Amino acid sequence: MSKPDQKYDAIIIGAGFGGLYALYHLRDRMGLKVRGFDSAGGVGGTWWYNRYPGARVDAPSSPFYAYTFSQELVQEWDWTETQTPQASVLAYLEHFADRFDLGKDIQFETWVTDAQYDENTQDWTIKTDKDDTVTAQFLVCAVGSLFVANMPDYPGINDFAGECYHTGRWPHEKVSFAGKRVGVIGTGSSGIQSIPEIAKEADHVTVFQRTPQYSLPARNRLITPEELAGYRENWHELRGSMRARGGWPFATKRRQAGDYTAEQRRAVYEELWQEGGIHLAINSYTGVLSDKALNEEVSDFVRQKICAIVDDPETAEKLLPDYYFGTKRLILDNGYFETYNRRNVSLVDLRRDPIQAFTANSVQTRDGEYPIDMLVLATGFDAVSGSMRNLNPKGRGGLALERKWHERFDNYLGTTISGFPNLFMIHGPGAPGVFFTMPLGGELTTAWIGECIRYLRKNNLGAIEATVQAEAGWDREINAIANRTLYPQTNSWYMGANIPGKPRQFLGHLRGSKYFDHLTEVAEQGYEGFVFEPAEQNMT
Ligand code: NA7
Repeated sequence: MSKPDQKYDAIIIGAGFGGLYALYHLRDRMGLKVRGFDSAGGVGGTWWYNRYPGARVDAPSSPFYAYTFSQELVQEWDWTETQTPQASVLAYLEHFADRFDLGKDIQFETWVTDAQYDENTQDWTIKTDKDDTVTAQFLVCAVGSLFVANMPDYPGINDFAGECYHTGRWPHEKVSFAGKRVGVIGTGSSGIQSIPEIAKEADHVTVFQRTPQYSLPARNRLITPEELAGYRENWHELRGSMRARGGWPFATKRRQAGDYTAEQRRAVYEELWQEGGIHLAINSYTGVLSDKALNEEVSDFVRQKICAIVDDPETAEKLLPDYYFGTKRLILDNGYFETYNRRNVSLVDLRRDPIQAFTANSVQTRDGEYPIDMLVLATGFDAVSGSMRNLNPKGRGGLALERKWHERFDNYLGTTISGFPNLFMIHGPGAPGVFFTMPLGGELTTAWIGECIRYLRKNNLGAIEATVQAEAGWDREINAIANRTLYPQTNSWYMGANIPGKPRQFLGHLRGSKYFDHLTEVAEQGYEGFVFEPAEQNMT
């Protein structure tokens, strides 16, 4: 192995929301020597890559999908729409990076090809495709929950000779749909956000749908100056509220379905549908995601809405979802179902009429052939665990993560992995990740990592590592929480079910506020579930 040419306290892989904050926190708040790496040409992570038409935040949006720690940042950034478009999220992250002068410590367009732990020096050494070899005591993996594109492996897909784009790898140059016949495979958020935009311009759009989805009207609108001023004024309370309410800034109604008649409940669903966003999911009645009968009632309500919106009954019928409402990632749309009333949009139900082949200019299903000029793959990601497996760090004794995670994504606190000392994940499997407001979740996770590093340094310790017993306990806890809900009963990317051969395991912690309380308790109890090693004389 060639001699490392540079040494840092911490290496951060990834310059999205999580990685940028980690760089700021560890460098500016803790005074560590830190180096960041990212494969993209600039900051933004998933927001740098996912620039397909219609891409917007689909979580509690502006101004809550943003950093919360700096009052100044909150004051100076003007959010304009309730459902922030990708370009605005990216502009915000660029502003954040400029404001805190982060770019000078990040090496862009650099792919980390190897990460290896050395038990003697208690350091991580990474290598890159730009021939860097860099060493640091701590490796912070902010590699993204939605990064590794899921490319469908249909026979002959490479025979297609037209333009082909995955939504998660969208070109930076403008893609023109004008005069083109576009085939879109996939109807998750990316498909449902992009299809209405593509249809406005294309000659024809054929949507190839595997699973019909529940999608709620986003009702995107401009934020009024008064609203923004109110948020700014009450920022401290709103931040506290997000921390305490699983990432959601406002009090939710805790109504019991049994206290109301079916008619009254329907009126509530209607009101929340009109309100838009995720209100129908979180503000109707307690237990929508755990009580089958209640869930079925809400599911039915949405199915009726779809039937009412879509003119052609045959198309409407294909669009009716049949899994438990909310157990796949909820989608917020801007006119998705309405798009099927356009004459230039048609729908193929792949469950009845599967794709069998591709030619240079068409998709062939069992029952038909669809000529296309462009193929859009809105087929999602090897989510949450995929980018860590891609990185495939080698821990103690050269143990490859790929091997350790062959059957289960064992980890402790969603942040650490036994056998991989001094490695931290932000939004790893077993963390709240996509089930909490991610920017705030990243801040809280990083603060915990920072305290952990401080603890090690203060106590002259060189390595921290989760125990396998702690991992087993964590796995039980994650499953116990998930099993109290209907999530595990659906084939979703939350369960790893979208990737052929991927272990089936619930990939997140569903009770974000409790999770962060738990992190604090672990630290307060002297890092229960971890073992430490004294420091070698290797500090920078
Ligand atoms: P998603 O939500 O994983 O959606 C991917 C879609 O692609 C979904 O409809 C899949 O159907 C479909 N898919 C995947 N593979 C295939 C194949 N081989 N054939 C046909 N259809 C397929 O990804 P998105 O990018 O839309 O969204 C990811 C997250 O980003 C989203 O949740 C937001 O948080 C933002 P399936 O449902 O698996 O049957």
